[in-house]
Amino acid sequence: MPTPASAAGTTAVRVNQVGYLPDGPKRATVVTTAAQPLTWQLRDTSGAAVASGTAVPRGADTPSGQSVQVADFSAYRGSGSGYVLAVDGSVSTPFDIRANLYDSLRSDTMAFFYHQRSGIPIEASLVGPAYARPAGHLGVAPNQGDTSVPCQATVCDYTRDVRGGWYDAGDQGKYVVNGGLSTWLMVNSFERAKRAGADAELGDSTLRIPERGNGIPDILDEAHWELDFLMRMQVPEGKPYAGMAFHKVHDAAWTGMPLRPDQDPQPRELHRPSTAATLNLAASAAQCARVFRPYDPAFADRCLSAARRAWTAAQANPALYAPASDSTGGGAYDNTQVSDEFYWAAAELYATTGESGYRDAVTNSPWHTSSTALSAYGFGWADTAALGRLTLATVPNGLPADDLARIRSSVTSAADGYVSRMATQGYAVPVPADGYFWGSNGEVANDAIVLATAAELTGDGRYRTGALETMDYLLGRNALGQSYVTGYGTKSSQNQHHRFWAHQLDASLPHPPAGSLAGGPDSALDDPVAKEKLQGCAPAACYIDDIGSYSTNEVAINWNAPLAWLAAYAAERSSTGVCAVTYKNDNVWSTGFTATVTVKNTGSTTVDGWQLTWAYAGGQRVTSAWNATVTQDGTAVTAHDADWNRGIAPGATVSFGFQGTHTGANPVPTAFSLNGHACT
Ligand code: 9MR
Repeated sequence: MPTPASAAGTTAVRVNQVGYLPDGPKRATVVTTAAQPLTWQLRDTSGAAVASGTAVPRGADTPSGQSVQVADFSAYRGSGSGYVLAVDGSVSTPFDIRANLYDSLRSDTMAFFYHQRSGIPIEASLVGPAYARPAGHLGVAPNQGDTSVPCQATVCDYTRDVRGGWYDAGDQGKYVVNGGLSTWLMVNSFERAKRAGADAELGDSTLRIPERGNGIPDILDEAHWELDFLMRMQVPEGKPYAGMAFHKVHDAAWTGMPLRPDQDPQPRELHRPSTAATLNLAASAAQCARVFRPYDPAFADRCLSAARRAWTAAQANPALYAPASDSTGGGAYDNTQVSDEFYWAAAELYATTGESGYRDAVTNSPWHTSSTALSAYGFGWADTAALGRLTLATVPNGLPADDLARIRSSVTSAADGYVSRMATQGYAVPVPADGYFWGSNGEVANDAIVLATAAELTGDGRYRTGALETMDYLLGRNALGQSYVTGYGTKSSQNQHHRFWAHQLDASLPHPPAGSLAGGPDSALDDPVAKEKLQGCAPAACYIDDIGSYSTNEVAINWNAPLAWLAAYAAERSSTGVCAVTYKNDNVWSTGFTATVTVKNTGSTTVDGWQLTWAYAGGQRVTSAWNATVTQDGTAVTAHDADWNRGIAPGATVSFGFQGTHTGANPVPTAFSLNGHACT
């Protein structure tokens, strides 16, 4: 018999409450004490069984403290909404199976950052009236910051304008360490999507932000907002510690809840510079210089010069540590191990500039060869060596081929570790049983980034499966049957710890907006609510959707950033089997030709609007076209739908034709991409 549901509204059949991708893994976990394999049935919205099978008993699952079986319905390729999985008298919450499952999560998880912006009004026209608010910390009373912020006593004798950036989390502090990592994740998401030919999905006018329509990809506009702040935190020339970054700026004392940012009356203070913050600035600004270059070269130059100054200053002050005791009014983000930050910053500077000094800093770092750069616990704000590895593994650079192969295999072996751990666990989580600490959901999403990067490096589908299954975990296939993302899933977190989205404390305030990720289970019970309510919890069940539980239920930029990364990855359409193309020369003469191209949708969902690209190897040029708009830039040809033929149903085809010129040879192109994805 299934174990009775542990909480009201929680069924024994735990699924991704949002759903599954038609071509992705589809597994569920059933909480049960039954020893014999249970039969499962997938039912569509009419109640008809569309697939069935037998679950695999797993027995005791340590992190959840439950006895479970796993049902695998991945072979089902249909799509629709309102499916349920029925097992032994229990029925899951309803879910969808569809290719565009993650499109809205991609934009909502990114919109989180606009909501968190400091120093700019949050506009109702972009977020709706409930989430609109005046600018916070622009020097307008009762705010005392952030336009002219003094240092803490003895740190400096001047003030700085450190407006802008994102509030870190439920508090209104701004921390360079966490800001650098979060910015890096956002820009890395764009850089990865660009390699996959899917950057248009993160491009201009894809987000609800004030900068939409400025010709620059919106995800980079959002990162720019934080990068400006990070650079304002750099100590100016002529002052002690010039080039270093102040560790953080926040209130002199902890503020109560709720508190809208513009109503914060506390004085704000700059805390002394630290090596870790300086290297976060160096790394994220060096990455900025590389990735922004095609869109905004002047900004790229500014980033590069800030990165170089930061690097030089960190080398001159390699052990300036933020103290653990400095947690009045804001978090400490203390870190006394910064050799990994040096490695990360050197890797970014090297990948961007190719300069030998930075290359030497990379190859001389113990982290270049350390087997723990990508650890079982993943990366995080204090552990950044993995970020250097991910950049060196994916961004073209001049390291010797054998060294690059070693770096890449360090990424795939870490991913192998996650895949095998997921296989042994009832809920397919990449973190170890003792890894459910403060921000564990961020750790899960960070591990998924390593998995997705391994998928990119090898094309091995097991890694994509792993990355997608972490999404299942975050969206409900977990010990509590809880979706940790506001607005996504039947039973989703909505009382995350936040000073403005504090509906639980004040009904006139909103819940967190859709797409906000809770920190997740923390077995150390690091706050009074968790201590009171969660005594004796199994590690993966140490979570409570209560605004007071800041150690399990806060939101934070460094947790939403990897979720946004993962959502963008999951939202990209499968790169295999979505299209098949035939290219036929109908008529060829000495200097010209006509040809017909036929595109078949071999996927399971309708293509709505298409762009087909290929390259001409023989100097051909398209001169006119019908049933599509065809343009050519050098050898690269792009055919757009003619609007009336923008829809291609599953299994259907569209054809278009054109006339062109050639110079003798007229070889037929063989590689085509539909909307950025390779066709077969
Ligand atoms: O994410 C941080 C976690 O790793 C630490 O254990 C914890 C205690 O120092 O702090 C977390 O970060 C918080 C920060 O200090 C202040 N803003 C909210 C952050 C998320 O809870």
